[in-house]
Amino acid sequence: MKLYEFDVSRSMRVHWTLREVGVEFESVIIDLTKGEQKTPEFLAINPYGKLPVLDDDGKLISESAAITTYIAEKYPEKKLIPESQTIQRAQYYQWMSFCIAEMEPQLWTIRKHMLIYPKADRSRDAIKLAKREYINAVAVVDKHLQEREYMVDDRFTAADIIICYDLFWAASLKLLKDFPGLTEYLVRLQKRPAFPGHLINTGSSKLIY
Ligand SMILES: N[C@@H](CCC(=O)N[C@@H](CS)C(=O)NCC(=O)O)C(=O)O
Repeated sequence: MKLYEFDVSRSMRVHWTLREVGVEFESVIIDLTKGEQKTPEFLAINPYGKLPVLDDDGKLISESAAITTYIAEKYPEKKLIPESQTIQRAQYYQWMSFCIAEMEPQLWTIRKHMLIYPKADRSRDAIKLAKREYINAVAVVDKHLQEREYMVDDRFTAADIIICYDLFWAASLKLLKDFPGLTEYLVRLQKRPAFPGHLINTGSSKLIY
């Protein structure tokens, strides 16, 4: 397998999952700071021009949550995903969707209005609203984790990998300060031997959009 990735980015989810299953993979660095994701060569790999992309024997797949789920399913003996057609599998999809659809867009909005849009298009009100909506969503995760150690099935799964990236991102924006339980959860996840600590940081400066 070949993983197109870069530094502190959503590729971390896939990198971590590959380490959890213990499979050898080739890392292809696409430097987002140099715009390498928009070259014709990379657009032929992902027409949307974004990372991560996994190449599994010449077959390409993008979208970090989909790739993470694919790897977890491909190595069922590693038990990174609940069995299919069970309520636990449905709960896995529930939290994966919640993270990607309800949490991540708010973080992305904040980042765009802080750093990415031309200055004239940035809005403090948009940041304020996105922060409020993020807090509403993450409070649900916090409550869920008050009664259990992991998101699904009372054990570590790829749902934790997916949500963990968002929580680190939120922590870097100081959005988790009222949720000490979530910080403890992040500390717990970081203790896993496969955790790629070099692909995460707690200050916002290094986080790649
Ligand atoms: N929904 C996508 C988002 C992918 C994404 O936005 N990737 C960022 C890195 S974290 C990227 O490649 N950005 C480059 C760009 O927008 O030009 C996923 O989860 O994989």
